[in-house]
Parts: sequence; C-alpha cells; structure tokens
Amino acid sequence: APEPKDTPIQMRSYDLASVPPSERAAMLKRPTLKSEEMIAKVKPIVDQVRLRGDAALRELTAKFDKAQLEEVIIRPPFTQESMRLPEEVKAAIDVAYRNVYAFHAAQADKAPLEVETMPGVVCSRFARPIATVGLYVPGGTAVLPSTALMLGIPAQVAGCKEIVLATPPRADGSIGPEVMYVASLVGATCILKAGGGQAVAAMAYGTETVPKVDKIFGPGNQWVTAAKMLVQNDTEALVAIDMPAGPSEVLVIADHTADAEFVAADLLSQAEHGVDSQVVLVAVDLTPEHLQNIEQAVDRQARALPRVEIMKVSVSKSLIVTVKTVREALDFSNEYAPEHLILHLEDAPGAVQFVQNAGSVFVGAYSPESCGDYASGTNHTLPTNGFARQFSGVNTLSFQKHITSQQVTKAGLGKLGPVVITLAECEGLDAHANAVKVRLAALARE
Ligand code: HSO
Ligand code: ZN
Repeated sequence: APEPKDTPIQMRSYDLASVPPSERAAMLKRPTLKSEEMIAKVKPIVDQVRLRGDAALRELTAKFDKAQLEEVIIRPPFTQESMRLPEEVKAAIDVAYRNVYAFHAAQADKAPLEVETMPGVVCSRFARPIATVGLYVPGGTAVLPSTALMLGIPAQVAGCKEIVLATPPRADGSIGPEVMYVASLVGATCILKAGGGQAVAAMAYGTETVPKVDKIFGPGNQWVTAAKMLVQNDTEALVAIDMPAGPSEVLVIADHTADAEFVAADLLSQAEHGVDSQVVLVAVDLTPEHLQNIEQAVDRQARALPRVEIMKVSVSKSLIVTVKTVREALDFSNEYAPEHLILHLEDAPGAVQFVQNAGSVFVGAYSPESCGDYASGTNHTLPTNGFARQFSGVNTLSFQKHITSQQVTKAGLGKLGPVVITLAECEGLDAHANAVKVRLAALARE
C-alpha cells in the first residue's frame, strides 16, 4: 500500500545520558557487512575471469551491464567525441582537478629522509611509485566522475606508470564523457569497460588485454568490495587494496549556533547516496524548538529532492543523539569514527584538536561535505564502518611505497659490528655474526 503522504521523514532520537551502555554500543554499530557470504558469491565470477580472461569479461559484461563489447579496453588518445561535455561541466571539472592536484602534489614524498643513527651509520628512506594501479570508478545509480578525479590525481602525482581505470560501460558499450574526460586529465593509460567483481578480477590477475595491477583502489558495491577482499587474500594474485569499504556516512555535530537548514542539507547530502547510507546528528544542548526546526527542515528538504525515495529509507535508519557539551559530542564522534565529520559549532576550529577518529573534517557552517566530495582539494575516498580508527583516506602516499637503505662506513662498522655480533649470537644465528666478523677481521689487517 502506498505510504500516507504525511509520514514524516524522520530520524530516531536518543538522549545519550539515558542510553544504557549495551545500547550505546549498538548505536555505534553499522549494519553488518555479510562479507563471508558475499565473498563466496563473488568467487565464481572472479574465478571465471582468472581462468578465461577476456572471453569471460565479455560474457559477464553482456549479462550484468547489457553491453556487447568488441574491445574490452580503450587506450589513449581518447577521441574528442568521447569526451564531449558542456563547457560549464568541463570548466568545473578543471577547477576541481586543479584544487585536488595542488593538495595531493603537496603530499608527495619527494626528498629522502636521512638519519645518522651512530657515527658512520646512515639510514635513509625514500619513496617510489607503485608501478601499476587499478582505479575502480562505480557506475550504477549515479555516474561518479568525481571518484575518477579522487583516485586518478594521486596516482598521477605519485608517478604511477600504468593507470588502469575500470568502470561499467553503458548499454551501448561506451563510457560516459565525464569519466572519459577525467581519465584523459589524470593520464589514465587504460580504460577497462567492466564493473563489479569481474573488473576487480581482471585487474588483479590480468587478462589477454587488461594489465595486471599491483594495487586496486576505489569504492564500489558489495560485489566490488567482496572481490577486492578475495583477491587481496590470494597470494598468487599478489595485489594490495586501498581499504575495506562500506556504505558512506556522515556525523554532524550541531550546537545552539547551528543553522537548521544547513544542518538538514548536510544530512541529506549523505543520505541520498544510498538506502544504506549512515547519517548521525549529535545535538549539543539544543532547545526543543531548534531540534524541531532541524527535523522539519530534513522532512521538507527531502520531499523537494529527486532522490527522496532513497532518503526516506536512509533517514529512517539514522540517529539523532542529544548530549550536554561539545566534549561529550566529540567523545561520541570519536567512538563512532565517522567517514565525514561536520562541525556546526560556535567554535568549530577550536573543536578540531579533540578529533581523534574521522576520515575528513568539515569545519564551520560554510564548509559543507559537498565541497570535499567534489572540488576543494581533499580526497573523498575515506574510511567507513569505523575504520577511521586505524585507516587514513586515500592520499598520495597510498600510491607510493617506501624503501629504506643504509650505508655503513668502516668506522661505523667498527662501532656497530660488536653489537650486531652479540645479538646474532644471542639468537644462535652464527652466519649473521660471521658476516660482521669477516669484515672486522679485514679491518684489523689494514
Ligand atoms: N560522499 C561520497 C563521495 C561522493 N559524493 C561522490 C558525491 N560524489 C563518499 O565520500
Ligand atoms: Zn557524497
């Protein structure tokens, strides 16, 4: 039966002080990812591509994307026709590109780090690009050229040699001009016209035409995430992944200075991503009227937006948590470890020092998450599901690895050698001790 028109689009409310500890733990939990089940489901798809390469890719793309492919990949130069966009869109992509490039270029590890740990013992560390990377750009309910920017720019800045960009084709077998244009800006060397587990498998193992990559990046649906987890654990694939991904999330902290319309708009911008999007509002000692204004704004704004049906589901699963102080709000946020944290606070900059766990922070009323999602410069590929406790978002260093080195002089070995001999003998590894002893003996003869 159709829903009565006046069912409010509403979040569930809790007063944190009256929530028992067991329920508090439940509030912090995201809906469980059935990862084992999904990995078992995606395995036959991954196996087909691993064993039969391009032929399997073509069959699976015909089945899932309804596209009959002649070529599975496209190599540059891309045709002008394939990148044709309204000038306004192109100009906006160009600004986003410049900002994201500037912020990620500054992150690149360029100069080697050098420390003389003892006289004559110099240790150093230097960065090198990961040679071949795979970037997954989702298709599905929204085309996401912004994700192509967020993954492609750090790869370009880091100096990766082969940049494979995978994205599901449209039914006519083509890729949208937005993604094509971004692919050319970031210097993608190969576009793989495939999505889902089949795209991940093709990049992890390589096929007749798809280069095998060293690391796979990017968000995706449950199939993509499961396939990434599967190939990461296959020692034969020898492939790394960026991070475990889950549905997108935002936590907004609002105090008495918060603008109800801004807060509602921020909550909904995340809620429109998908029915499983997680949206949390932490209200700091708001008056009942203020809170009601926010709730009414959520309902009213949602009804005026095209993706209202998605928001009805995600908002109804979302929470409002009431606390007394900003510190309590930040304690809760740190426990939740949100992908995005927005601070609608009287002193938002002053609150940042208390942030311990978050993917990216949006400071003050005029810093909506949308800016970071598209164009300010920060990356939007961020840890979800509470992984902000131990993971950073994608950044330039995600596309580099570090090599350490050491150079020991004769005098240095004179000092360090006896220490190494003692430790090697303590471990009963005499060949190790000997590698030092033969040299110390040579020095004694000099
Ligand atoms: N909020 C998403 C990124 C995105 N938003 C792409 C719009 N397009 C996850 O951080
Ligand atoms: Zn977004």
